[in-house]
Amino acid sequence: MLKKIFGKSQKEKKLLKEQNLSEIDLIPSHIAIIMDGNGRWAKKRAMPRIAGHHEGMKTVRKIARCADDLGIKVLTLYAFSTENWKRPKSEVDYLMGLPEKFLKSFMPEIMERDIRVQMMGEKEALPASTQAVLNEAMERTKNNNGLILNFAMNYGSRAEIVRAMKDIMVEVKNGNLTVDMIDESTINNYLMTSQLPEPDLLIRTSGEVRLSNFMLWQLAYTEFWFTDTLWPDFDEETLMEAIHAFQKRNRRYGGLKGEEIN
Ligand code: V07
Repeated sequence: MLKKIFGKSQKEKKLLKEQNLSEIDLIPSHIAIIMDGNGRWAKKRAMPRIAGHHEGMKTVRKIARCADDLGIKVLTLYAFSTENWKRPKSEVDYLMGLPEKFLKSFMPEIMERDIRVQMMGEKEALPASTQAVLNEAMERTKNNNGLILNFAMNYGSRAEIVRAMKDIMVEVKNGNLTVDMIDESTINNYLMTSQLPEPDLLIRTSGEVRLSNFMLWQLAYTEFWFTDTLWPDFDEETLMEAIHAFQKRNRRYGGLKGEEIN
């Protein structure tokens, strides 16, 4: 895509101007979001929890579009944690059907926007039908060069680190690595995010102020932004608010970070 080669497109520039975001300030390349508060949103309306999840799915579409329009490169969304299996079976079943619902309606636009769908997490433990849908979406979009829409599905950060450690041990045992060779970049290479930049900004909705086993290694230098807004109520404006806060914090570091622009 042209815009990725020649910097920002006219559309991106117009949007940045409208949103009062400076072109010179850094737009975060990678935003990660813990999408909390779907159940609470439904409860407030005396609706079943799954109604909240459905509304939350619509928010995913809205925010993916907005992130793409802003020229953000990676959007990582915590869709299903390893803890979420503890929920009632009916709720888990509904959640496992959401990727298909989402992709059925959004796939044409995903292709049009050149969005690449990826996922991280233990895919093997997901229902076969969900795996099939995810595999198909990843396969169909693997040559797309726009926004990477990265879903964390059955993801847990400690499990990810344990797996990485085991894989590294096997390499050492097989003589492909020595203990002395292991450094931070080795560990990076064995995480599920090895091909992605580290998140610049982490957003968590719904007033909870914890990481809940999300990207523990990768968030070491990330700016955190928390909001009481429930995920189904999160919108373009809330995203801009988070990006403004990010830019304001980054500006304080002055020169050095400014030189990283380009
Ligand atoms: C889920 C909606 C968002 C709020 C959080 C929980 C419920 C989109 C997806 C999805 C996942 C993979 C994919 C395409 C779409 C999704 C789950 C839950 C499990 F390739 N929303 N969403 N997956 N929720």
